Amino acid sequence: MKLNGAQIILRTLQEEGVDVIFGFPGGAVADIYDELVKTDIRHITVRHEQGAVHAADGYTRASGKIGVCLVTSGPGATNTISGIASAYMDSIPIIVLTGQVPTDLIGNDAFQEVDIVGITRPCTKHNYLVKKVEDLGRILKEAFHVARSGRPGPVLVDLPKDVIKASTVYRSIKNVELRSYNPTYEPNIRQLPKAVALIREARRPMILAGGGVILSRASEALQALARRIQAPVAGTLMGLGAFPGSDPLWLGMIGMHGTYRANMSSAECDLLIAVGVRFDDRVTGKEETFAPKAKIVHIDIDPTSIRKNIPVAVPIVGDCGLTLQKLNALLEKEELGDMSQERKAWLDRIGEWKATKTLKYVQKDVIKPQYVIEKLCEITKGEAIITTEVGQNQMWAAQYYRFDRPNCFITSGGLGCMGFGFPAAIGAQVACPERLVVDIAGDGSIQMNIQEMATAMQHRLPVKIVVLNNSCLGMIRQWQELFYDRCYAHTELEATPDFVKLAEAYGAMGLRASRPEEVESVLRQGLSHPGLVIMDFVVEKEECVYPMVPAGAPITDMLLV
Ligand SMILES: Cc1ncc(C[n+]2csc(CCOP(=O)(O)OP(=O)(O)O)c2C)c(N)n1
Repeated sequence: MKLNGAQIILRTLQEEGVDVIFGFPGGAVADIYDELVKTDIRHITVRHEQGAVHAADGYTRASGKIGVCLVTSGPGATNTISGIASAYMDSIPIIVLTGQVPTDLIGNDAFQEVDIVGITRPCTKHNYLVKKVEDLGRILKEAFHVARSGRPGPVLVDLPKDVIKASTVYRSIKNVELRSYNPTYEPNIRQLPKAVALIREARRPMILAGGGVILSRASEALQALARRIQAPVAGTLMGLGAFPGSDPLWLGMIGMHGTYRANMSSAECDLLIAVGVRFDDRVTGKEETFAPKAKIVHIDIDPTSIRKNIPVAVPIVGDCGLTLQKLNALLEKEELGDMSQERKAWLDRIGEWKATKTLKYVQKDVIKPQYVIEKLCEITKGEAIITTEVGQNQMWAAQYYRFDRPNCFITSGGLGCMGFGFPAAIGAQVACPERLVVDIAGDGSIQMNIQEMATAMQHRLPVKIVVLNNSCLGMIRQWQELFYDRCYAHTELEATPDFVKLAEAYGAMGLRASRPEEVESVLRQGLSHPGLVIMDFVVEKEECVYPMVPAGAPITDMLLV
């Protein structure tokens, strides 16, 4: 059967089970759009291509299926970069399809030509320029395979206009084989007994759960391990939800804005089992001082992540879920006895650290942002899908919302990309139409992709936006207060729009709370509204995120208030 390039693209997407694409049309991809409307694939037209990529990312994280976006050449392609880099840093599998000028014009400075394959080489897991229509079907299949396998990540496929238009005989490809690419899923069986031996010896073990636990659906196996060996568990920002936030073994988030007991436990533990983490500097603080008394077991699917930043006693390359299952099976045979007795001294010590309550605030006349999030958590019973923007809002969401399940906290962890949360919430809402999806935002970040309100309205996506409005770029202002002698250089946001009126301009609902006693009723009213809502909470401007570890310091050097 002969198909043209556009038809091959849509056929392959359907074979891969894609039922929604986030995108924005243009001349270079007009043929694909022309075919797209003949299929039953849903298209969500965003208002800026950055929004399309973040939406695809949010869709992937909420659904576990691969999010796809489609944009035109030149500016369409360059607008995707922050979204691609964010997905790359957080290992999120998405497919980015970009239009390209015809192959014979590539390199000619043609209209809307840009070397997107060159530009995205360092921030995609892999990328392709399709030169012949005969290669198109295979490349697209490979793109999905590469995106989802091993350590997942974004894959970009650049599609020249003549390739999209050309025809060839199409044969569906069932199995993708890439000779030089064979991710290791099964852990090396010689390494596991070494980990078991360290677990037997340990008096003060601790587990650190990262985003890899969520990506490999290893949450249950992780819980089984923690309970079996009675080890407390801390999470990285990306790992929140990997272990239930209401479990007594939960220590909270580790690192720059981590809890006192999580950071102190890392300083005192004699064994650290790190699962699916990459030891980001926001987690370790000054690297040489991280977990100084511990032997480290590091489980990760990506061999290049191991020993990159932190020395490791037992490296285990493999899928987190599979590895934890095998480790649990070995431990089962070990007859470890009553671990709660063995761990009593260690868990008591942690109990003492817990008494240093680091997550606290005093709610007086002006609304505290932490109070808004605690109320949000209470009203939603911790069951919403939360996305965040970047800054203080993100850290307060991580600290004050309780995540009991994976895939409920969607945030730009690695890149820290402002403007992420709202489009990601759109993607999550498309993936989970029945769930309550809330974007926790700062008044700065929300303005970076606020145009997507039109997208949400057009597609009837009832996302709830909670703006913690402190009239400034709060997180940077906090750094200025603490480390730059209160020189508030350009962090005031004076001409902020009236978010209530803005919501109304888009046809959405806008609500505002200016006093603490209004917070609960605004949340209840906003959350129960069936459509898109912005809730604008006028919060204390001077509020800082505590605890805080200054950048580059040991994570036990915590500023507590
Ligand atoms: C695209 C982008 N530009 C700049 C930054 C640097 N940055 C990090 S947090 C922050 C402040 C964000 O302000 P706002 O969204 O109002 O949130 P708040 O910290 O007040 O909660 C800035 C500017 C960033 N992370 N991303």
